[in-house]
Amino acid sequence: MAEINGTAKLPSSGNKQGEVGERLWAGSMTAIIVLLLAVVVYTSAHWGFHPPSQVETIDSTSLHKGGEFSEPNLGTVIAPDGSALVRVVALQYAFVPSCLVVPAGKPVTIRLVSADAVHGFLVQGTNVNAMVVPGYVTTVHTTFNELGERLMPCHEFCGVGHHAMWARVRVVEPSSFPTDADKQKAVNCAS
Ligand SMILES: [Cu+2]
Repeated sequence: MAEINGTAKLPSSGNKQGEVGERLWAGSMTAIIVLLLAVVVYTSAHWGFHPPSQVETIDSTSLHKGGEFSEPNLGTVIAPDGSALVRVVALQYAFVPSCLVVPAGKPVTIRLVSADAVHGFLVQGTNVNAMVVPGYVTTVHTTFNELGERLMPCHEFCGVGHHAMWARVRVVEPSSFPTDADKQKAVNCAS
């Protein structure tokens, strides 16, 4: 019975080395955990880093019936401060609109939803890269500094037509957009 009751029965003098090792191990593990927590707190508080969260939900089966992602709302809308909001629907096997137009040097927010399968999108030559999961709204914030056109392929295998699923992003001078608040309808390359 006494043996089950533990530490009193352990050899107290002969195992000093083991005890030191255990303490070192526990101490270094604690230090690593504290360091990682500090990194998480620092990056989220100081740099505004967040985990890639897709917490905004939407009914993907009724996108076409109205609401934010109904057809007239798809494309780019310029806010009074010059920033752009781009709404896109991804579906097998296209992005709508298929050519986005965005102002150079201004903050751009891209909001994407899927109407069917899991899709993904990236804008070549930039760090824009995200998945588009049915039922969720994917929001990306970025700024395009160089004028010109970039490819925006779907990078998540979504079916037999996946290889043909891509759009273009045309970066233009901010002055190309109407500034009149009355003209704030969503535009794309064809507008
Ligand atoms: Cu796709």
